[in-house]
Amino acid sequence: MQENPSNSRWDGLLIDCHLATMNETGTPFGAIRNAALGWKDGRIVFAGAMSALPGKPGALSAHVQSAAGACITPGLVDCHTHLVFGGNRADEFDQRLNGASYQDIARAGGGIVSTLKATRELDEAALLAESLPRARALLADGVTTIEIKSGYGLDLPSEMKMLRVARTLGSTLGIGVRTTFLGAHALPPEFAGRQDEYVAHICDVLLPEVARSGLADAVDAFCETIAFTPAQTRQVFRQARALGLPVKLHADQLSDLGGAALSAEFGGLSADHIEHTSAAGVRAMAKAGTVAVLLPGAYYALRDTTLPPIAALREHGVAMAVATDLNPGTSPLLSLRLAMNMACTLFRLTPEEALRGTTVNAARALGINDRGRLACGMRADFTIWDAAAPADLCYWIGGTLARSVISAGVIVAGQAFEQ
Ligand code: DI6
Ligand code: FE
Repeated sequence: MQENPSNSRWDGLLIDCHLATMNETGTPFGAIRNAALGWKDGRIVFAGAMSALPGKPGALSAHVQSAAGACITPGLVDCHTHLVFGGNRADEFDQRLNGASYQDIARAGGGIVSTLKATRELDEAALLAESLPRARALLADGVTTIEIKSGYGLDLPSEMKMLRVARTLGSTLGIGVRTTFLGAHALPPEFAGRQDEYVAHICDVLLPEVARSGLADAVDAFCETIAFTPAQTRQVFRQARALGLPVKLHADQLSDLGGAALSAEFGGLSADHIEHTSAAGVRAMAKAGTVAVLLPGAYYALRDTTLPPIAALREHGVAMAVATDLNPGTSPLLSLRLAMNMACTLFRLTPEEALRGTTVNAARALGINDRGRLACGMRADFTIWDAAAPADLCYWIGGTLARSVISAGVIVAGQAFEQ
């Protein structure tokens, strides 16, 4: 866990902190008390006990700062969001409170299609301007990597526009962004009554163009009775894999269509939601190493009552992640920490499982292994919290706990260090 200072000194060194490294050390949270964290060129060069520092702090770095006992975690990873979109759907919230179901609203032409119209109307700059505050809200709460899906454009120019905006969010804010193409999200109005033709259009036109552009890191689909069938999802996944893109799936959220097993069948990075997933689905995920992404914000907002199969996931050793699912319809949730709280309160995850779910397991759900833990060589993505213990992050409901948020060694939100 340590590295000698090379010829040049470290860019920064925090001392007197409590690290939740999330490494498999046998201690809860991989915790190290009385610890220090050093970084250089955007990478962690030391994450260990103060007593193991390879020299006097002032000799190791010109920028030494005491964290005064604060807890430091890896920068949080929100591995499932739809945060680029136009407008909002507060009107549907009202309709649902008056008895309409999410499915009723979708069938009546609202839902995803209403966001599609608002998103298509905005030019790239306006879409960026509407999306930035949402990304900033996540950052302010400790997030340094965000997965962002397309899926509210559903034609080539609008999908590409969404993906470009997502990438621009990453460069503008100085954080990590992973993009996912979600062409199979809903049926665009111009394909009404021609669902199979739209799926063919995804496979023949949209996916090849998106793959060629390099703007998507993965491909997702909404496999559901109100969206796409397992057979249609399979078609999309076959083409995605043929083009070299990994897949993940909105699976078994409202009904059990065997979505989790379908994702696993294609070596899926993740199966997300999975409230209705069967034991066979869980076994398939375990075998394929597919991560279970739990989205308690959507469960809460839709007043769902079917819990994801947490006990079976634990029993089979399926890695669990937790994300906001930030979207205008079913999860207008702007805090990953609140998603962690909900994962504990509603799904009975332990605080440690919830934090694994937004760090190391969330990175895994995105197919990346250079973040999500505090260890030498990892990206210097970390959050300094106004909290003494990592479980506090799940315990508090709301409030502002993130003191400083650092991405690749640079402060991207919260207080600057005194240097
Ligand atoms: N993720 C989704 O893509 C859908 N539900 C979910 O949890 C729908 C999003 C929307 O209604 O806009
Ligand atoms: Fe979603």
